[in-house]
Amino acid sequence: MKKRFLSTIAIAGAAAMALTACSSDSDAGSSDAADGGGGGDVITVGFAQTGSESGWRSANTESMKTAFSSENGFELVFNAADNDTAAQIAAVRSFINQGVDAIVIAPIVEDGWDDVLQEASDAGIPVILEDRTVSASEDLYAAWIGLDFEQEGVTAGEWAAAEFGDTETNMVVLEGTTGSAPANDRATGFDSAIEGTMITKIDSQTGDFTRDGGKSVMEGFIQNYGVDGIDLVYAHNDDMALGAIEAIEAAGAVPGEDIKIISIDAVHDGMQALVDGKINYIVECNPLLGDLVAAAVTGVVNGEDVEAVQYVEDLAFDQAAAEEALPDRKY
Ligand code: GYE
Repeated sequence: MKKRFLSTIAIAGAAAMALTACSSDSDAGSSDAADGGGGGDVITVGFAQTGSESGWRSANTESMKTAFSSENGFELVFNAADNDTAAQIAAVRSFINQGVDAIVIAPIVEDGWDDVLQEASDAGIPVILEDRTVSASEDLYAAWIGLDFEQEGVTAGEWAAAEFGDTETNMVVLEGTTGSAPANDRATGFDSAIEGTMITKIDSQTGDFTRDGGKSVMEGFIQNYGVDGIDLVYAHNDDMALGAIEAIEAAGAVPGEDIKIISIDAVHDGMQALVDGKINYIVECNPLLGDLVAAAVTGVVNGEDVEAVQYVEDLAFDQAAAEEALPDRKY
């Protein structure tokens, strides 16, 4: 299967780091956090979350908190950085200073992680990435668990190409957070899939993965091109699509009809808008990663072999599929 592989180097590194972590925990002695307060095998985990920008993020945070519960043998130190990269790096440094057993990061952006990851490695604390990726060397983290963002973009783009590729179509794009892996990869995937079609990207700006961001960027697009000058919106997540719907309706047009909308995530509100005909197609991005991440953390801390790259599969929905799926959706 595509891109599903074991990196022996990363695993060897992870095992080594886990061993160092154990010995430094017992050295530290005084660190309650590292010893789980004397409660035996409690694993203390610092989790640096991006923030709370979207419905996807809320579901991801909940999944992580449930998986890293005290009943499951964890002590979770949670930080949400409000989409501020400097604050997120500071949170990771604070986890290192606290001497946690492992650090989990959902990195806001891809770049800028080399130094702090090196510091974690020097301190013997293994790092597991969830959700987004980084550009730093794979040797600096034990595992990554997330989604194939480029494939999500391709799936969205292929649907757009099939539906609108033979007609002149003016498309605007609501990008995710600038520099984030999903914004980069969803753009690349989509662009490759619509190459050679009659779809023209007339504008593309970031709405930061938020509903307000999507709304205000869409208002700007409508001001510049008019509702008649825009045929299609590609939103890098549902929340921005939902914001765009508000802007389109406020301008007196009908979302899903006058202006078609494609988005990514398939969170509950997005799926409801698809069922209501206001969004036309959604590619799923599964936020329920907590159990897989917790299993990876446990494995790494115990010095076991852990799959270094773990992709979770995504579905895609048109209106009929959304109607069928919505009653059983978990997020
Ligand atoms: O699509 C978006 C969230 O990184 C996959 O971040 C995640 C993205 C998700 O804010 O809604």
